[in-house]
Amino acid sequence: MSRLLTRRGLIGGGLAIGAGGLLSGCDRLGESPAFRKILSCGEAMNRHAQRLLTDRNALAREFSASDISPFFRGNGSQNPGTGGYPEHAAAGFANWRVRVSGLVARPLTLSMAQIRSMPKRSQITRHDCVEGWSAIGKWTGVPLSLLLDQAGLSDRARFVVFRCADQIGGAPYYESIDLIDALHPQTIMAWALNDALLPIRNGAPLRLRVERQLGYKHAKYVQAIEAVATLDGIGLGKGGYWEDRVDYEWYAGI
Ligand SMILES: Nc1nc2c(c(=O)[nH]1)N[C@H]1C(S)=C(S)[C@@H](COP(=O)(O)O)O[C@H]1N2
Ligand SMILES: [Mo]
Repeated sequence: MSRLLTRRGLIGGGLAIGAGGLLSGCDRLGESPAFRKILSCGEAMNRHAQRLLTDRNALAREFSASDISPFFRGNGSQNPGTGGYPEHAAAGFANWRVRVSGLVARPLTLSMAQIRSMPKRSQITRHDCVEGWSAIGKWTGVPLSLLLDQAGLSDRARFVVFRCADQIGGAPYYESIDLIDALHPQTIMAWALNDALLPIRNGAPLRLRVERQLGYKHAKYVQAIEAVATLDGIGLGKGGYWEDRVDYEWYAGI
């Protein structure tokens, strides 16, 4: 107790000397217990960091049905010839499996029927490609957080990696996001676009929607979802196919 009081005194004194402006703000909480007061001052000083966190959790704008683009173009790979894709497409993706593994307690192997029967979310959002085009579409899919919950995400996990069926120039397309985006309510594994199953050009049978980031983060043709502690040793180590090759940022916030 005496130690606590001493620390309190020290912190209070430090603020009184070093941060007059902050202290007057905190003094308005004069009736609060001293520990509340210290917490509030700390919060004020962390305002910048907190705002960054808050912004990361904010929702992307959602549009109305009348805003939907008449045609949602495809970009990048539009019909993979690798990863057994042609055979899967011919079978209507009945044999497509999505593996959820890595730092999870219960690795999952899910069919598209299983994924489509899970709770779903729909959102009408604008896709922005770094190459300078945008399109608005209605995406429907299972929240990624739900898949990760079901698999039992380990507290050692820091990133989620998406492995795709397609290759560009012989290297597999992949992407990764951090847990803030992985657990964001609008981050879904989408299996429908504009109320129809995904067209092949847009990533059938399953693609990531991570609405606060640019188009290249939205991995199409996803076959595996992997929770990892580090991006070292995955691809060329920069967290995504394009990040590894050109100057595209790993965090492509919009
Ligand atoms: N597997 C895979 N995912 C991918 C790509 C790709 O080439 N392969 N291209 C990316 C880019 S640059 C964009 S803009 C979007 C395009 O999505 P769309 O084809 O549905 O328009 O997918 C992204 N996801
Ligand atoms: Mo893109």
